[in-house]
Amino acid sequence: MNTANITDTQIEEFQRDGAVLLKGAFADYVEPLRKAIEENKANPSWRERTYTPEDGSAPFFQDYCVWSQFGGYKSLVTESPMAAMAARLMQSRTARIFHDHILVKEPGNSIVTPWHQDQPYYLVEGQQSVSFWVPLDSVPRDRTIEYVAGSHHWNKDFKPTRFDGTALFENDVSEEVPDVDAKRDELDILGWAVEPGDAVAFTFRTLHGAPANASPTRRRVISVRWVGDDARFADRPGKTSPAFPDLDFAPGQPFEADEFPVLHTTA
Ligand SMILES: O=C(O)CCC(=O)C(=O)O
Repeated sequence: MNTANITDTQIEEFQRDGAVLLKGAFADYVEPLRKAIEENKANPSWRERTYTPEDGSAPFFQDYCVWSQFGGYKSLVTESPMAAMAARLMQSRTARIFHDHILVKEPGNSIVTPWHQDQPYYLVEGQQSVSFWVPLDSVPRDRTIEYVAGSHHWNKDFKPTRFDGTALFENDVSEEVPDVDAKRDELDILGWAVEPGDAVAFTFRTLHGAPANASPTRRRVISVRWVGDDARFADRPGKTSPAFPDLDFAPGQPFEADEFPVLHTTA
């Protein structure tokens, strides 16, 4: 694949289904990214959230907003064609980095990533958004991330919960995420076996979830999130995830801050 290009068909798929596979998109970045993960695990940020399952299985390491702190992450965000690809997929003139999310399910980790949308967790909103889920290990179809095709068009923002099931916002009365697993036959569930350096691009409103890692291999992933021209600060009833406690902003204002630079503008 010519990594600088996103085809019209891929844009159509992304816009229609809310998720599209980009085979081999970041294959050249895998080794520096793997190195960055080890550096990051040794030097986690204050946002780190590692789940250690009570059943004694291996941990699920997560960190956020660290792309500028580790060389391997930084080169993916600033030197790869990801920003230009984000603008194309979002059909936006600009692509602004929002944040990165590092997810390492160690071999045997029993934590299932529950079905959720990303949008309700965030201090940004808009229609133009994309995350690139980039695996650094081979992940077969039966334990890869999955998406409900078209769910970004449902016009719903479901209640955000942490991956351990606790509510993100107190007294949140918004609609619960539907029981996707119970409705698998009625829904169009997308998922692809992936290789290191592939990417799945999906919108912040696409429902997605991922199985535990009942395998003898690691499942290392960096998920990098972008917003487009229509991004605005959102009004949320509590601390978002990730949180930006030092940021001063007014809901509804254009989403502009030093933490979120524009990294691509279409000529
Ligand atoms: O990799 C996973 O387990 C979940 C990833 C995810 O939810 C995301 O990238 O938004």
